[in-house]
Amino acid sequence: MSTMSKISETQDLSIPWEERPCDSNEIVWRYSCNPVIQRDQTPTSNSIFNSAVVRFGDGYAGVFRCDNRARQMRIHVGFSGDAVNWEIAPKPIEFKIETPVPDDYQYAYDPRVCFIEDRYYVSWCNGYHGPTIGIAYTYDFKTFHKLENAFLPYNRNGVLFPRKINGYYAMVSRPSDTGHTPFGDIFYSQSKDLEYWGKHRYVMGARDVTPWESQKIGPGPTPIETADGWLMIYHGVLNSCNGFVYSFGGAILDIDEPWKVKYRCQNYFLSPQMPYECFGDVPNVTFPCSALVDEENDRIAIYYGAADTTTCLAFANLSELVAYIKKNSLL
Ligand code: BMA
Repeated sequence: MSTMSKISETQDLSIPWEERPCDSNEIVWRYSCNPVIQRDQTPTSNSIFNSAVVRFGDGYAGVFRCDNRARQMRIHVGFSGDAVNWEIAPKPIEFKIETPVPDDYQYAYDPRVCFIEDRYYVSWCNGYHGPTIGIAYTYDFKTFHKLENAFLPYNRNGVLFPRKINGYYAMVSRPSDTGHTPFGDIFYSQSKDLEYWGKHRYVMGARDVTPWESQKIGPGPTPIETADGWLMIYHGVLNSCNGFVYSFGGAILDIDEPWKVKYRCQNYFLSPQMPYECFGDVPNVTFPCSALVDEENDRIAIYYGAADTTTCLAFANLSELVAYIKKNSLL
C-alpha cells in the first residue's frame, strides 16, 4: 500500500471456501479445520475470539480480540495472505488520539472492521466507565486514529454499515448494562461525521416465539447489501437451565430505511454443537463478528468466536442464505 489515496477494497481476492459436505443440509456449514485461530496464537494470549477480518491490499487484515493471561480484554491487529493463517501482533493496538479523555480505553473487546469510502473503521466495545462503542479509523492497519466514543455507556456490538444511507453514516448497536446483560434489542443510529450520533430507531428485539433468541440479540458482521435489502447476521441468546447459549441467525433490513425489518429468519443458522463451541472459557457460544463476501461466486465466509476461546470459520452461499431467510421468515 504505497499512498493513502490509492486505497480501495480489493474485490478480486478469493475468500476461504469449502463446499458444503455431501451429507450436510445445513444452510451455514463449518470449516473442517476449525478453529482457524487457536487460543494461544500470541505469546501472551489466553484466548483469541470474536474477531473481525477484511480484505486489505494483496491479502487480508483483521482486528482480533485477544484476552491476555491477566484476563484483560485487548484488541490486536493481524495480517494474512489467505484469511485462514494469521500473524497476530503480540501487543495491543495503541491509538493516536487527538483529544485524550481520562479513563478511556480501559478495555476493548468484540471488534468489527468496516471499509467505508476511503478507509477502514474499527468499532468495538470500549471500556469508559462501563462498556460503550469505540470507533477508530486506519488506512494501513499500522496507525489507528481513535474518534470520540459513539454513545454514552452502556452499549455493545456497534456495527457500521459499509456506506452512507440517506446521507448519514449508519450503525446498528445493542444498548446494554454493566454486566452480562440479561436483555438486548438492536437499534439503528445515524451520524454526519461518525462522532455525533442521533436519529436513533428501534430495529428489532429478543422474542419468546423463537427461543434461540429469546434473552437478547446483537448485530454481528458488517451488514451485506443484497438486492432484497441489507443482510444482517446477528447473534441470539437462549437462557437455558445451564446458562446462556449463543447462536446466530439473520434478518433482511430495508435498503433505504434499515430500521424496517423485511424478513427475519425463525431458525438459527448455526448454534454451539461442536466440542470447540461447547467447551472453553465460556461454554456454548458462537459469536460472529465479520464475514467476507465473494459476490461473483455467491459465497460468504463467516468468522465467529467459539466458546470465548478460539476463532472459527463457517460458509454459506449468499443467495441461498437470503432465500432461506425469506422462506423461513417470521416477523
Ligand atoms: C457477551 C460478550 C461477548 C461474549 C459473550 C459470551 O456479553 O461479552 O464477548 O462472547 O457474552 O460470553
